[in-house]
Amino acid sequence: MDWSLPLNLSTQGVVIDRLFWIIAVLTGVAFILVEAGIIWFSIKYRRRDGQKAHYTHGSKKAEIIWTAVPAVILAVLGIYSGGVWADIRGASALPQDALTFNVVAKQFEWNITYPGSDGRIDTADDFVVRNQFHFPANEPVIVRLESEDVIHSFFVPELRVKQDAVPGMTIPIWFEATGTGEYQIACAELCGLGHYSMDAQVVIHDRADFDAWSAGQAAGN
Ligand SMILES: [Cu+2]
Repeated sequence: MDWSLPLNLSTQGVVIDRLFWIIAVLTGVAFILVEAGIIWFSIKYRRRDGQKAHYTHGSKKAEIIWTAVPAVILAVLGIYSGGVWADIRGASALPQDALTFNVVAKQFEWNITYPGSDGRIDTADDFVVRNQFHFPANEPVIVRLESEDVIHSFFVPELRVKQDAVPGMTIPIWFEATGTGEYQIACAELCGLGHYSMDAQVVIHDRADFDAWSAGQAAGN
């Protein structure tokens, strides 16, 4: 069994993965302590013949400790993850002038609108490719996510990005890939009978390769 996280190809991945491991270790330790306590107490204080039950109102001190410690841990995690969220998804986190793509989900496919040779979206030279998301590495990329019908979810584990596509909303997300390669967009929201087949190919290029690919697609349209 492979316990490691998927390959990280996102500049945002290091902080996300760190937060994941901090929470996994804290909750893992709490789980082991609680389960061990249940087993230990149920053996130590089990019913025995000839032994009278002991009635107790409990320990105020113990209750204060086991309430306050998790409360402090949760507050620290909340503040810490709030900072991570603000850096990645906050109102001012979206990069200015990044290459922008429209990704429109529908049952059961992903349609990607490319900015074309002028590098700008919503212009005459835009073109659409179904289930193929090509973009360049080593620069921030914005995806404007929409849905034509039901709620879908744009999920690329290697980019550490997962965002619902909601009908009637345009949701901008961004990421920067640190390497090239071919990966997969999987729809991560049960969206109908064909949900299992709703995937698209992600191809991350060097900038020069991306420009060449984009020019070839535009010429073919
Ligand atoms: Cu879907």
